Amino acid sequence: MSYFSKKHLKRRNQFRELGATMAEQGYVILNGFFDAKDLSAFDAELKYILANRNSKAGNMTIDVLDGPLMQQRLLLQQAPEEALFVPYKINDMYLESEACLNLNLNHELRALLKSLLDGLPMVVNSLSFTQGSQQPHHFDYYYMPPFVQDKMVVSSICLENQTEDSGPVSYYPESHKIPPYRFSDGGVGVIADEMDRAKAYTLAEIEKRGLVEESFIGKAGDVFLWHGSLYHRGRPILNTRATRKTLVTHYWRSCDVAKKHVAKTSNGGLYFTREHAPANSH
Ligand SMILES: O=C(O)CCC(=O)C(=O)O
Repeated sequence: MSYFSKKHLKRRNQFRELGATMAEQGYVILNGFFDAKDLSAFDAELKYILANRNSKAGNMTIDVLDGPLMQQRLLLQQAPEEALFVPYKINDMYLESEACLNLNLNHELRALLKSLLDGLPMVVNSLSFTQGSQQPHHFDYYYMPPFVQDKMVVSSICLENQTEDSGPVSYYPESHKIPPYRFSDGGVGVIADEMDRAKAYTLAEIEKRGLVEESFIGKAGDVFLWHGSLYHRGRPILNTRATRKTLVTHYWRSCDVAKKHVAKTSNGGLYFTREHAPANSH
């Protein structure tokens, strides 16, 4: 008699397959993972927060991605209307919103992440946006290097159907195999002045390996998971009216983080507990 039930075996095999794809390609796609009910709870909470910006959730920051306030990080409570009429992203909604934690720490998703990371996943950062981020090419370890290289996974949850002209995420399959560029301090975390050299190194590696950029255009409820070392970007928005409502979450392993930073949700999910990133203006 097998120790595993049929259901467990099926899941174990599925996870093994997804793990192999992640190791080979640097990403996996989960079609129709969340249903409309899961997504609408998030949407309703976000609407509530935006309509009640003086609440505690107003302590979140937003990064303005276009217009006169571009590149400013503002306290949501203090953000002028003009900052909310251009593309912007909300940082770390997971610290304020149960609906957000219910998505990024969904039970099944956690089980898969545990298998991909070989350890319990914890949320270390989240960003949510209505319009595409248009973020230039980068590796996520530039900005949040995990304590153990390669032990970071990112989820991008589609909150609506996406279109080609909405600035979808694009990526180089297999780029996670490129050895990280070492900045002058010996680390992989970005040093802004050295970015040109890091970029030249990466582009040369991409060319040497013949890697070709692809885009992910998902449907509501799909999840795009990528390896923390996958080279990717948010493509330019071609239609300023096109939205791409998305929740992106970065995960490390809880075993790599000091216990004092690890908090638990009521359903056993783990997240990094900390203050919001400080605003840099206003
Ligand atoms: O979905 C996107 O626009 C890209 C987001 C991204 O690059 C990131 O969060 O690291």
